[in-house]
Amino acid sequence: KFLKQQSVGVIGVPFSGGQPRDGVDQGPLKIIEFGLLNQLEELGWQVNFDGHRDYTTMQPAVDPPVGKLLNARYVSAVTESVASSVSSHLKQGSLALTLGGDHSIALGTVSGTMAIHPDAGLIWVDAHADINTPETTESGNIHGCPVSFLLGIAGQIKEFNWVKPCLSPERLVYIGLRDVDAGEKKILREHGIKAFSMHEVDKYGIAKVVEMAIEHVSPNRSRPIHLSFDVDALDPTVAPSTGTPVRGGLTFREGHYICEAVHETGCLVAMDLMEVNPSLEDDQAVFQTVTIGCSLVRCALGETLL
Ligand code: Z70
Ligand code: MN
Ligand code: MN
Ligand code: MN
Repeated sequence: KFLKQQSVGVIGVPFSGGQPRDGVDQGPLKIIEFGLLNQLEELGWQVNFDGHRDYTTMQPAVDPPVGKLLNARYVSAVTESVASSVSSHLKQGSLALTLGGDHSIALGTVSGTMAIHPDAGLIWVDAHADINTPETTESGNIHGCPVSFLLGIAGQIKEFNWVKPCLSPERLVYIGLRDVDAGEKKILREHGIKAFSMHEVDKYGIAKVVEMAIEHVSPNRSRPIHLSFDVDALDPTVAPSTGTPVRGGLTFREGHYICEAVHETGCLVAMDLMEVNPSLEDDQAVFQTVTIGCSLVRCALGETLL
C-alpha cells in the first residue's frame, strides 16, 4: 500500500554505544550470516543490503557525559547517519529493515521513517518503554531514551540538534512492557500513551492486543506502520542472548503473531530488530536468539505458516 515495489533495504548497524555491554554490535553480522537476506529473497523480496558499515569511525576522541547521557555525541552521529539511510530506502519506495545494535538506533530509524512518512504510526515491542528523558534517566544509557527524543519531550540537547520531534503520542503504542522505570510510568500517563504491558497480553490475549494496537496507530489501516522490535520483549527462555533479559515476556508464538498481524495490515514500511547480543549466553542460546530474530523478520515480511 505504501511501498512502490516488493523491495527491502537492509541496514546493519553494528553499534552498542547506547548501553554498556559489548557484543550487541555483533548482532547484524550474525543475523546476516544466518542467511536472512536469502530467506527474504525466497519470500519474493528484492533485497538491497547496504553492507556492513563501520560506524566506529564516527566515535569522537572524547565524549564526556552530557548531563547524565553517556556517549551522547557518538550516539547522535550514528543515529543521524542511520536516519538518512532509512529515508533513502523509503524514498525509493522500499521497505527499510534495520538490524541492531542497541535500541538507541531507533532514534535514527524512526526519524528516517517520519521524514518520508510523517503520518506513520509506531509500534514499539519491548520489555522496556525506552522513554526516559535526559532528566529522568537513571542509567544515562541512551537506549533507554530514544522515544522521548522522538516525541520532543527530551528538552534541548545541543548534541542532538539534528533530531526533530516527529512522533505524536497518539501515534505510538507499546506491546510487551514489564520493566518500566517510575519516571517513565509518569511520562506514559501524562501523555496518555497507549501501552499494552504483559498484564494486558495475559488479560486479552495477543490477538486482541495486536488488533487494538494496530487500530490505535493506523485506524482502518490508513497509516504506514513502523515496527520497532526489541528482542528482549520475548521471554528470556525464548530469546536469551540480549543485554537486559526480563522474565515474564512474550512467548515464541506471541512474538511471531505480532509480526504476522502487522504484515497482514499491508501497512508496514519499516522494521527494526534490536538488542540481539551474540556474545551473551552459550552457543545454543545465541543460535536460538538469532534464529528467532530472523523468523520474526520473515513473518513481518510475509512468511506464513501455511
Ligand atoms: C532502563 C534505562 C533498557 C533495553 C534496558 C532500561 C532501558 N529503563 N532498554 N534494555 N533494551 O536504563 O533507562
Ligand atoms: Mn528497547
Ligand atoms: Mn528492551
Ligand atoms: Mn529497569
